[in-house]
Amino acid sequence: MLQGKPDCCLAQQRRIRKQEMSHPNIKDGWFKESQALWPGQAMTLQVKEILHQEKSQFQDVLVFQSTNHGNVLVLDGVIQATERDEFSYQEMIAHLPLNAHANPKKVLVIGGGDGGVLREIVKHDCVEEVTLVEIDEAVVKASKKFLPAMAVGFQHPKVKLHIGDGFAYLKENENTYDVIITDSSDPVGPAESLFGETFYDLMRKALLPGGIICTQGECQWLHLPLIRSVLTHARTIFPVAEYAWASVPTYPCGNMGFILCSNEPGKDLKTPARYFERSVEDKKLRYYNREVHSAAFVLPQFAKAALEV
Ligand code: SPM
Repeated sequence: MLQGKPDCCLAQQRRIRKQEMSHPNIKDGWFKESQALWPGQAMTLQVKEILHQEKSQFQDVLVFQSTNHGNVLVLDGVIQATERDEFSYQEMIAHLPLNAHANPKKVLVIGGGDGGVLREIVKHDCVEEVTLVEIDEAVVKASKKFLPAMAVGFQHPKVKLHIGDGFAYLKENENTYDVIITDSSDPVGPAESLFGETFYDLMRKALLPGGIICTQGECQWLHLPLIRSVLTHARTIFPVAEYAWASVPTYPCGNMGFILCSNEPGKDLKTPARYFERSVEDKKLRYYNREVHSAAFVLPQFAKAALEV
């Protein structure tokens, strides 16, 4: 050590700083996720330690260690990923569109700054290049430090990271991608515009022929009017648009949807165009498999009736 305080003092200072960290959503050792998007209900997780808290240029970024769900990433008070169940969301938002495509080579991810979707995309050997465009570098930095099992996605040689605005990026990259995945937070705050028609049209223009998009599609138990409206405008922009869903225990109602669109008329998104080998499904996947792919598009009656547009 050249100068400054001895290591033991620095460690003590770090301990004190952590003890001093607090967050308005954490009281009496419990994190509570209440939000206008899911009125009258709130997920709570028991907190062991707050690991990181900052107000970035775009949002409130919180990472805490929970007692039973590993480390948890929270943006503007909303759970984005817990180490215990993130795999279901990340696998589904990645493998549904990628396996619906016969030969995806160039993939774009908008959002997804924790790196978990990248980790899944690079499981496809045919993919040659993945670009992730994240507006908030603070999310990437916090994930690299506290969510290494997700951020491992950034280490792959096929991956390029671009810190910036997804809208601007799409405008500059027409006719470029086989698959575009938008892994956004909810439609309040910085992600609101990612659910609108302008954004869907930009994604359409950025696709190559035969291209597929997949976006975070919210929850059928909570947001049917929103999902219906997004599907309706998606169907004016793309010849094919479908809704699929997965079980994600720490998202509201334990249920999360995806909107998939293809620019190829008549494209069957529900049947995989490619399969992972059974050995890959067994060893490298924890939620997605070829049967889950098709099953994800089967809707319960209340949602089917509401989404038939
Ligand atoms: N890579 C993980 C990022 C998560 N992106 C989606 C987060 C959605 C959180 N809210 C779920 C609300 C469902 N109605």
